[in-house]
Amino acid sequence: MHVRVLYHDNCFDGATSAALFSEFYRQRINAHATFSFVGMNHGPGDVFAGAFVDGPELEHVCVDFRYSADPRLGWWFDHHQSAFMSDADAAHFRSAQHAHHFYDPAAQSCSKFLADRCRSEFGFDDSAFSNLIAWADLIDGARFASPEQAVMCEESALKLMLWVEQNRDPSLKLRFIADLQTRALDEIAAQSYVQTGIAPLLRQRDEVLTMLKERAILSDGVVTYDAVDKAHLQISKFAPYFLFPEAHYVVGLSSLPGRTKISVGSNPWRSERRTANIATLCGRYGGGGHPAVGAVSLKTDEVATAKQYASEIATVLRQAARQEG
Ligand SMILES: [Mn+2]
Repeated sequence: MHVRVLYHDNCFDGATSAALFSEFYRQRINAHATFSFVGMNHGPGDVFAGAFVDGPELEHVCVDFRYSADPRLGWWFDHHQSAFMSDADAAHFRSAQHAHHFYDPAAQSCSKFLADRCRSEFGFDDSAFSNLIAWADLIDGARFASPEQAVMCEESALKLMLWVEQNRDPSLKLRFIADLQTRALDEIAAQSYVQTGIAPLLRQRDEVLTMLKERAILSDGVVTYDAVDKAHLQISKFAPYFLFPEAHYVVGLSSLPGRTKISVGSNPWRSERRTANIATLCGRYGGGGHPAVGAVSLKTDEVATAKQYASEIATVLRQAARQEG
């Protein structure tokens, strides 16, 4: 039997789910199975184009990624709210009652969901992977213990999270999944392919922190910064809280290809304090998001408008922060 594992690409939870499923399959379903791994990406059009192939002794599984009504989908595990591309797909999943299709949008990570189900329903012994599963759960739920943990990424699992998100080398994707099955996280993080891959990210992280130290201002509980002229920098949404742990909210301006972006967030380590609804606030300016984090996107040449909107948003959030104490 050959198993094609379709998994969420460039995602720590996706790679971990792929590693866990193939371990489970070898352990409980077929010890002689062989595996191939196919990274799946969200995007416009048919995201499953080319994912399913025909052949004898062939099985398809999809983990940490959308549902497909394709009859060749033998196993499916997902936890994304957006798992179904259409109402018809959702109806198909519900009516099919497939014994090997599992969905729980309340699960924090696919890795833990998959391991729990494979253990309880098929006797999978996942004890060798408990540390890996716990990290995947923390990472996919963004349950970082502190801004320092989220930004500095000192722990091996967090270095691997950075690595997997940036890697585009197909052969290293396979090597990483194999490493997750056979090596401890510290050992994987110490390998040269990981060190080489994350070095530019760590340099960029340091450049972001230097830039924010120079420019970010905390006033009445709200951090504001303007990085429109630093288009090459990817600014972590957690970085401002690392520098200002007491901040209630952050309003940042940045440049992305083809747009000027206002990023708006509330301090995730003090979520009980939040009174403003950021999705609603961003919605007034044509943006959106979630109650705790959102954004407004404008065109590249609308920087002046973006600055005006950002200033108005910050004013509203300062009023909220003052009342939050
Ligand atoms: Mn996931």
